[in-house]
Amino acid sequence: MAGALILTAAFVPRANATLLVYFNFEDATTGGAPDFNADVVGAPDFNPGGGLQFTTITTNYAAGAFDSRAGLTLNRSAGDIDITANQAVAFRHSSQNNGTWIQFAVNATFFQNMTLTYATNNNGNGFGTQSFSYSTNGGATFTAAGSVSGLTGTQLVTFAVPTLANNQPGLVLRITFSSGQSSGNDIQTIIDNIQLNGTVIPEPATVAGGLLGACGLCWHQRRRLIRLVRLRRA
Ligand SMILES: [Ca+2]
Ligand SMILES: [Ca+2]
Ligand SMILES: [Ca+2]
Repeated sequence: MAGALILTAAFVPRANATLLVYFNFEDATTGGAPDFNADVVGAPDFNPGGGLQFTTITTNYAAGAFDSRAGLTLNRSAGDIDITANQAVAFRHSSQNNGTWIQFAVNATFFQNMTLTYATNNNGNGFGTQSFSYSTNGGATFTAAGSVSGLTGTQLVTFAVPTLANNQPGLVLRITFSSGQSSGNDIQTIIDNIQLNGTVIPEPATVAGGLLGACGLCWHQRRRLIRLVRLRRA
């Protein structure tokens, strides 16, 4: 079996990170409703810098206390062509919205090594603490998985998604806001360019198929390989 494993390893594709979900908040206008639809490579965005999967942000933040405002360039995806509007989601009345969240569902089947990143800009009384939790049952229950505090100015936030989320079709990722201290109407927290990156879990069947295909110079070699595998299994 050791020989077969070495052969297989040679054909495993390099584990490049793939942009699975991307929110750039660009399909919106200043003061209007934020663009909570993910930007995707295919329809309707046809954005080369978009994600593979379409999904939508939902929130329990007080209606009327958030909208679309000037965005951030930090953490824009490579190849994002949808940048001219330069919009982001902006939150006000932070003190009255501590404990609220934004979240999105994603089908993480075949994905592992996932990382959630986004740009945030917080003024003095915005949400200085932002926490990450995830659900593997479609949002029924959440598990805390990280938190950052003392956020001020424009910063990149990075959360590693725990391995328990790998390959989960009913994955939901949530960012919860806290430490907000303003009751005013000025903008206190901006969120932009949310990326969920991951690597594709190699499918054993595909790897074996590729191996047979690559060795398929002639029927004889293929039969030799099958016989070899059978011998090793026996
Ligand atoms: Ca943006
Ligand atoms: Ca969009
Ligand atoms: Ca778009």
